[in-house]
Amino acid sequence: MKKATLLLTLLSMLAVGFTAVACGGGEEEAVTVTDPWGRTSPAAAANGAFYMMLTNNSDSDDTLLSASTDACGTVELHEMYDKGDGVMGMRPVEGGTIPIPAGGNAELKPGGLHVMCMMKQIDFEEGTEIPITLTFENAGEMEITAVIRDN
Ligand SMILES: [Cu+2]
Repeated sequence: MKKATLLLTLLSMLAVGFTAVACGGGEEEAVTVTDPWGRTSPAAAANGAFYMMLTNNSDSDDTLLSASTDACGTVELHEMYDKGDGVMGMRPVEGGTIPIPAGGNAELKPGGLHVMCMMKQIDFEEGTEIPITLTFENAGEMEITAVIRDN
């Protein structure tokens, strides 16, 4: 009985392994992340933001569910919006996630969508490289490195 259970466990692990290989074997990743970056700011500044282009190469919609990094106490997905009278504010995106349409893009850029870094743990100096884990609904987890620069 125990042996059978163990064998089943091993078989299912193998199956998962093969699936991962099959998915990773394609010429193209389901989602590609281009030019992840953030703006320079001293550690004294409580918050920062990261920007990047997300491209969905697959033929099904995907969603950026979350981002995380040790460089920030809390990370949220935000958007800028017009509060009226030309005043811009920012808020968590609706539902807390960013959709990336099949074959399309989601652009995170200054003045728009961004990965919000709250309670910064480090200086964001020119050239600082910050590892970030992105979690997509379909594409799964992805490790990227954002580079800090002035613009
Ligand atoms: Cu924000």
